[in-house]
Amino acid sequence: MANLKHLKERKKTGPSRRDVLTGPAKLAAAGAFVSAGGAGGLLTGSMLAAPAANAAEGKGSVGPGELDEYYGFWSSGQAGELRIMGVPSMRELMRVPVFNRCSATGWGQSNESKKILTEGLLPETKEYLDKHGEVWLNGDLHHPHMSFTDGTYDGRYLFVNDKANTRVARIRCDVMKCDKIIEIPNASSIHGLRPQKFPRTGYVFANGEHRVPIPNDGKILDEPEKYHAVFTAIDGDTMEIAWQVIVDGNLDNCDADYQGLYAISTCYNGEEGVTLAEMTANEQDWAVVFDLKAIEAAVKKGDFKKIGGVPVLNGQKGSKYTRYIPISNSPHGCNTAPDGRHVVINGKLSPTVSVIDVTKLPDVFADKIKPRGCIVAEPELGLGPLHTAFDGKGNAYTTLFLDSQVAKWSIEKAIRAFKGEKVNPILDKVDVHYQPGHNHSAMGETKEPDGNWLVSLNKFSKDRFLNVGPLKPENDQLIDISGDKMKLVHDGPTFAEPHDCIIVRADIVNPKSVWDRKDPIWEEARQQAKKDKVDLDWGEHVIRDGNKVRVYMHSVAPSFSLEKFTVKQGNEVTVYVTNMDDVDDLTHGFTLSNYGIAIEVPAQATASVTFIADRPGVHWFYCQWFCHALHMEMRGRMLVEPKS
Ligand code: CUK
Ligand code: CUA
Repeated sequence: MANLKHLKERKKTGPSRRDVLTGPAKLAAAGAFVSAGGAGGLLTGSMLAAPAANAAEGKGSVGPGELDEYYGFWSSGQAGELRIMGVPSMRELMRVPVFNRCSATGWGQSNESKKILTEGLLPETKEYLDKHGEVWLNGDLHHPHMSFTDGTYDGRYLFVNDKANTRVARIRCDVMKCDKIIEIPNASSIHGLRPQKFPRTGYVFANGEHRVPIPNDGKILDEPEKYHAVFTAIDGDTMEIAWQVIVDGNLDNCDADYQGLYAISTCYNGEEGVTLAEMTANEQDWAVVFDLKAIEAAVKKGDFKKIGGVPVLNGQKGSKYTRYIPISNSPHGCNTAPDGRHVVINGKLSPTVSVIDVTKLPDVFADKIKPRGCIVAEPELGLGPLHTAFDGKGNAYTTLFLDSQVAKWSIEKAIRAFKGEKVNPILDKVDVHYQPGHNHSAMGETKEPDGNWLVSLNKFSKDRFLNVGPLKPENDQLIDISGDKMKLVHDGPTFAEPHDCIIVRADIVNPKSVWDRKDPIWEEARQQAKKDKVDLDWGEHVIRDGNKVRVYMHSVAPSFSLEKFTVKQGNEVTVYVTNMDDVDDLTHGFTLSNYGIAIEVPAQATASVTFIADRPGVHWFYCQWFCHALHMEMRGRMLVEPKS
């Protein structure tokens, strides 16, 4: 057993890996570091990279060692995680587990992640999961969006939806880890999700897609006319439900305005059918507009029903809180333009997109004009318009799912054409491969779009890559939109199934490189250490508390402070590991052999895991993140004494 405190100073002053890897001028320092046997010890001779190539070869290429101009935040659909990309290189930089189980990081297994995965669930869900000893480790994450201040990204949080299990999660941008997951009551499947843009987030709007009985307790079953879909406003700061509004139809996608007055959702299945034929029978569905001020006033006045513990308002047709704007059959995407005025509703089954002018919405709510009176353009773009992105020059870029194209069109020309002028709003079309869903431009959902890059997230790659079997990757394509003509510059295979992404200027996102020891994520470990009167930071303690054993250890490359610990068969064991290395990119892990356990312990963080030590014998634990030349030796033993 070794307290590794004496190693602390060297770790603090050591160069970062990036310092070691780039720039020959730094090699001398690196050499010293290598001979000291520190974290850099593994970076010998040939592993030291040549200086970064500075000249990028053509647009969109980012040379070795060069950094991207943008962060891309990608969803992953049924994979349940968030992915961080570099744009324009389209390099995958990181995966952030959210609704999934991650073998590398221990998300879904560590006590800290399990707490986040379970504490925000509804009581009936908790009861159901506890009864079956389960934790939900699947999700269907479609829509990642960053928090806003004054109409642009503010780098605080990312919010994501889970269509599979009706949840919304928040990711802290300072550490790029999920810190809150809540289940939405009264809803079934959260699909569309957008943060309020102005004055700030504020609300996170979440569309309950499927219609179900409220409450859904089995009293109503095969009576679809009694089902409802519900729109939810979540307080993004507290992750509590602010209010809900019941609507007609199925809620699909949504967006907010730049005034802080309205949110808008697309609805399909205005027929309120339950079969495909019923759901697509009518020629028209609608977009529903929510009057945020009227809703807030009603909540204040108590003009709501409390259902499932939250205020629920009736926003069905005829309600003063909503207006229904007829749109051709089954509209899908809903995208507010950076001009702060126009919202594009994408037709899906109709070849058109409908442009709403938000300045006309007060008149719609005052019944001075018909709901359709707020539509100021409806250009026919091609087959299967799903989602629209924007540049800063008044142009829109709409994906055409069936045509496998992106159409570039002018909002202003579309408005003139709608008034009867003979003008073609379509400026350009480019083939994408194949069947695009969402697309997104750099900063395009903010009031400061950059107008240089567009990413088209294509559902099928077919022949674009080496055949990897029946299950093929998708193809995320990068398009240069800086000129008049769109230019396809890169194919990027992705695994299941990024629906949506955002592209954020790099200077807005400033994550830390090491954790702050005061971070609240391991607060329970901190409290437990206090109760046990042990040092969480530099601990090397085994606390026996009846059948429970708590093991506290720290790590400094390349060792754990406990070389062994002994428990009795059947003990409930909690292992707390604190990584006291204070250098960036120095993650350790704790993998316990043949117990199915592995957790990540990044620099200056504490992580813990609890299990029943029911297998007698010698069980090695080891560090599974390559951290040092002596990484293989970074291990110890758990000795489990058999029950006599
Ligand atoms: S939805 Cu996937 S292509 Cu879930 Cu944003 Cu349109
Ligand atoms: Cu610590 Cu590998």
